[in-house]
Formats: sequence, structure tokens, C-alpha cells
Amino acid sequence: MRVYESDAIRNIGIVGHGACGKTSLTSALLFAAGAVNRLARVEEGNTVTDYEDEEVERKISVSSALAHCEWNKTKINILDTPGYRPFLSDTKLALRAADAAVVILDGVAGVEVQTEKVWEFADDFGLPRIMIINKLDRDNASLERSLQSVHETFGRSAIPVQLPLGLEKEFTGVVDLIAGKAYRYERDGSGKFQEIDVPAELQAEADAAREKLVEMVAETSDQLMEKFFEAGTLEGDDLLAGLQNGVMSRTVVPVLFTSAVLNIGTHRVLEAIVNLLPSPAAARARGIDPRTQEPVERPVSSGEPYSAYVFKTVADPFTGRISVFRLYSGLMKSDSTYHNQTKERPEKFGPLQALQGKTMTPVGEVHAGDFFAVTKLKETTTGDTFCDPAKPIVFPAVEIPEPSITFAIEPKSRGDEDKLSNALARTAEEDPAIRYSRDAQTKQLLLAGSGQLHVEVTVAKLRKRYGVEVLLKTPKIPYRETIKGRADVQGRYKKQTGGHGQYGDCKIKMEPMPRGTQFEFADEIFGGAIPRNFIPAVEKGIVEAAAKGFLAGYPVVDFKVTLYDGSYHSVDSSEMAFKVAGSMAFKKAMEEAQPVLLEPIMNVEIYAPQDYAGDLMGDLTSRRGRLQGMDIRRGIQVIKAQVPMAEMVTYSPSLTSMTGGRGSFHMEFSHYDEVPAHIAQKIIDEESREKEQETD
Ligand SMILES: Nc1nc2c(ncn2[C@@H]2O[C@H](COP(=O)(O)OP(=O)(O)O)[C@@H](O)[C@H]2O)c(=O)[nH]1
Ligand SMILES: [Mg+2]
Repeated sequence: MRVYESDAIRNIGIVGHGACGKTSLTSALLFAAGAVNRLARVEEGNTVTDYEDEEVERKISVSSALAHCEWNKTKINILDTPGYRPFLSDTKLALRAADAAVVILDGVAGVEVQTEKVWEFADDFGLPRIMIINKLDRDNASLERSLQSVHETFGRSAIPVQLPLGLEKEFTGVVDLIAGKAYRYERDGSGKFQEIDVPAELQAEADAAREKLVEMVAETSDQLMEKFFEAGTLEGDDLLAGLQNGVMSRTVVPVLFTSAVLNIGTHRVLEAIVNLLPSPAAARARGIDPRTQEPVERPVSSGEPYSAYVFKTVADPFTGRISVFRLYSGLMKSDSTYHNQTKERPEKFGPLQALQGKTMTPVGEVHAGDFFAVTKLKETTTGDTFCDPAKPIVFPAVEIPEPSITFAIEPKSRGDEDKLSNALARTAEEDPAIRYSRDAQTKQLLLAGSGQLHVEVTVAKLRKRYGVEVLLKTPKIPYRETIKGRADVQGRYKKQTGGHGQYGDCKIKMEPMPRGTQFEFADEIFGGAIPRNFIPAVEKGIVEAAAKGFLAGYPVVDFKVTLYDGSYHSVDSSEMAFKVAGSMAFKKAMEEAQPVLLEPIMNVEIYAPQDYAGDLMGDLTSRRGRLQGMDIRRGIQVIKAQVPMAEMVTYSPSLTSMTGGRGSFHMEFSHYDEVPAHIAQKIIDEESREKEQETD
């Protein structure tokens, strides 16, 4: 493998809505640049970047993958990313490591829901962009419609630098407006093309399009504006330089045209990546100085002390952990020890590897701006920074949205519990968007992800890679019980039939306490009505009974018990007897004290385009939600509400169908509140039915 200097590198993230052709275009680019020797296809499951089992099987990308090729002596690192919503966290993590975004549109569909999302990601990271309208060979492909949707959604920065030669069945290539040349391709996927003059019948259209482009570029600088006014146009070099500037300052987004599966226009895309997009050296590495917490930056240059960021971890069942790095500054070599600043410890590196999808090739050293992978690092996880401890810098980690859907999982075969927790830990390492935990109350193992498909893919991974079959279930709601009234009762346990008997007797008062106080026990025994050593036993009896619940088996909380009287027997009394007396008193008191069920209430924030606000609020009302406020952020409607957790279990798929996938939401626990009586009765009935089934 060659070593590339920073200015001979381009790092691009290929992004777009699912199925717009990102993986196919990656495949075509690799073939066009000669990095692979055939045009691999998503349908055949042989592409470089969709190599995971789940990707081959489902024919969609579920995680980002890295590939590279060389064009005009420049190394192009390509991050092919997922485009479906449940996997977009991974797209965001990958873009964090890129220097530019190549935004792909399906030429039939135009801008789609996730196109907007990935466009925003590129904004968040300040990435220059080019745009590609793909699938121009398809029936109903339309340039006007696609461009109109682009302008409506993203403003006027997008501007074609090409014209297509034909469309649909006639799409054979492109006119390059900058070079004033046309490129006509064979339609057999071979990538063979001829450079030709702009066809006469397209000349007028090409001139008009070029003029628009020139005007737009002229506006990017005063100097170009002057030249433009003097000469009435901009010539080759000025146009190119102006375009580069416009791209860098993110005021211009050049638009190109392709058919990825027919391999048409791909060489022009490689040209555009090399000529229009910046090298890593054009930006500075920005982070935080861990000693002062102040922002620091440095040039992306091999002459600087080393700093690198782990943007991806692959849990390979054979190779083990593979950490994928973006090197920001300095150079790194195989078989050296480097400092993980985030974990504050050294790690021994084996060989540095270049990644072509899943294929690794050792490289001796890597220079600033490039990517590499290392296997079997011990402590390193996604989001870690490595740097020279003498000149430390930490790169901020990417914020991963909270999961939106939670399932309870259990292994199909008992005894697989350990295997499952090990498999989950490894899976979570490579996919920071999944979360798993054991619910302290329901004891269920919970697996949360960004959508049903995300959880299903995770479960499939658990099965295929780690051989653990799991069942997915709707999670139990951690209801609780409490009281609204007071009680004053006696609990007396007496068994005195021959021999050693049992005797315990207590009088307690029970009263409600504020939410969140759990349980309080007051000992007001004076004068030894119950001997001191038995008093903790009474409390223990109450605590144990409260944990088992009274109405429907859920823990009783937020109440106070005052032990104020009792009696004992000098021979028959024991801790055991007082514990039983305590639990008897508890049950009696519950009967009197108006027990009720409590349910967890969530703070929910819903984000969707404004048109959906009415439907969404109606739906929230039907879920017993209470509206807390509304807001518009970045043109997006934000609805805040408090909704019972039980009503949110099915929210993720409903929101998707209500908003055509445009909505998203976030929720977190707020507090416990009383379950309305008619619903409480259903929960209690359900619980007793389950109990019966268990004892059958
Ligand atoms: N007709 C046509 N189909 C394409 C083109 N690019 C991709 N496809 C098909 O669109 C589907 C999705 O492609 P894929 O590359 O997996 O999209 P991704 O989700 O953006 O990675 C596959 O069936 C491809 O064969 C194209 O340029 N023309
Ligand atoms: Mg893909």
C-alpha cells in the first residue's frame, strides 16, 4: 500500500435516503477507479461495502463501511453509509470522520425524508457537499422535479455543473459545463466512454446552464464578480477556483448526474471529488484541551504531534474487535504504543490496516488525514481520541439520539443467559445506538434501539454471530402501588398448639407519603410492649410484604408505617413470629387504606413538520397525554407532553406511519402518577389471570 500525504487524500461520506444508490455508486466508483475488477451489485450481495450478513440478506446497508480507491494520484476514502432512519446514528458517526459529504438523490423520488436528515448532519459538522442525482436511467426519472425538490428543501445553493445526455432508457452520459465537453458511455456497465463535443442540439441549453453556474460562482467573491462584469463570463481556471471556494464556504453545492448500476457518469464523479472537494489539509483539527477544557486546534499535517479519532468499532466474531481510526494530525506506524487520551491509558497497536470493506491490508504508516484500522485493542471504544500526551487534544464525541423503541428479550433456551449478555456487550460496542439494561423492578432484560428494524437486525446478529436465539416481547410496565387513605390495624400471629409455639403481635398506623419517598418506618414503642430486638423483624415483615404488592403484585411505595403497640410471649415470641405479624398487619392496613396503582409517566418531545401537529396532538390525547407546550425549532414543530409509559410502547411505529417517517421523538421518565380507576381494574384483572396461568 502506498502512503498518501494529506493533500493527496479526499475523505467523503456518501449519504442519502435509503435505496437512492449509495452502495451501488460506491461500487461503481471503486470499479471505475480500478480498485476492484468488476462492477459488484447490491442485488448479488457482492459489493465491497455491504458485506455484513444482514446487509447481504436484506439488501440494505445497516452500518457504515469504509473503502478506498485512487484517482489522479489522489486517495479517495469512501464512507458508504446507511440511509434508513433506524441506522442513521451510524451515518452521523461516519460523517464525523469525513471532510465532505456526497449527497445522493434518487432521480425519480427527488428529496426524501432522510435526505433532509443527512443534509442536516453535514450542516452540523460544517461539511462541504456535492450532490448527485442518480438513477437517471429509470423510467420517470426527472431532472426538473428532482432539482425543484432540492431548491424547495435546501434553498438555491445546489447548481448543476452538468447536463444529462438523454434520460431514462436514453440516458447515456453527461455534458460537463466547466470543460465544455460531453462524455458518452456504453450502457453495459463496463464504464467505457468517449469524450465528445457537446451535441449541437444541446449547445443552447448547455450555454444557458453554464451561464447560471457562472453567475452563481461569480457571487462567491468580489474579485470574481469584477472579472465577470468585465469579461461577461468566467473562464476555465477562474470558474474552477470559484467553484472550489463556493464549495468550501458551503454556498455552492455542485450537482452531477449518474446511473450507478449502468456505471454512467462515475468517472466525472471521481473528477469532481478530487477537483472540487477539499483535502483534509484544508480544514483544521478542532478539539478540546483536556487539561484546560478550552478549545484547541491544529493543522491537519503530518508534521504535528499525532491525534486520531475512533469513529467506528466492528465486533468481528473471528478477528475480534476492529477499531477504525481517522488520523487528524501527525503520523502513526504499525506495531507501536499509542496513548488513548479518553481512557487515559496506553494501547499497543499491531499492524495498521487499510480497509476495503471487510478486507484488511497492512500499511506500514499512515499520514495525517488518512484512515486506518487496528485489531484487538483492549480498552478502546467508539468515540475515543488518541493523541500525544505531551500535546493533548480530545475530539468531541458524536451525540447519539436516545433509542425510541424498547423490547424485553430473553434467551429461548435457559442457560443461554451468560452467552446473551456477552453477545449484547459486543454488539453494543459496535453499535452505540442500541442500549440494554436489566429493569430493577420487572427483572426483564430490555433492549432498546432506534426502531423496530434496528432491534430486529440486532436480534439477527445475536443469532448469527453468537448463536443466541432470543425472544422479543413487549416490555412489562413497572407499575407500583400506593395508598391514598390511612389505616390503624393489628397484626397478630399466634400458634400455640403443644410444644414450642409462635407468638408475635403488633399494632401499626399506615399513612400516605409524598411521591418518591418510598417507605418510612417509625418506631414508637415505649415501655417494652415489644422487646427491642424484635422491632426490626416487624419492619422486615412489612418491607417484604410491600415488595410483593397488594393489588396486582407491584411494589408498594410512598407510605409510612408507625409501630406504636404490641405484645409478646416470653417463650413463644421469635423474630420469625414478629415478621409474620408485621406482614399480616401490612395486608390488613392495605385493605383499609385505599390502595391504588401508580404508573410511570414520561416526558415526551415529538418533532415533525408543522402540517402534522393536529394529528399528532389528537393521537396524544387518545394516549392519555397531557400537552405541556409547543415550539418551533429550525422550522420543525416540537410538541411537549406527558404521557403514560404504557401508552408509549407502541408509539414508534405509529409516529412513523402518521408522519410518513418524518417524525421522531424523545422521551424520558418524569414521575409516577395514579392510574385511572377503569384502567387500573384491567391491569389488576390481567395480573390475576397471569398468576392463575402460572399456577396451572
Ligand atoms: N435503475 C437504477 N437502479 C439503481 C441505481 N442505483 C441503485 N439502483 C438500485 O437501487 C437499489 C438500492 O441501491 P443501493 O445501492 O443499495 O442504495 P443505498 O441504500 O442508497 O445504498 C438497488 O436495487 C440498486 O440496484 C441506478 O442508478 N439505476
Ligand atoms: Mg447502502
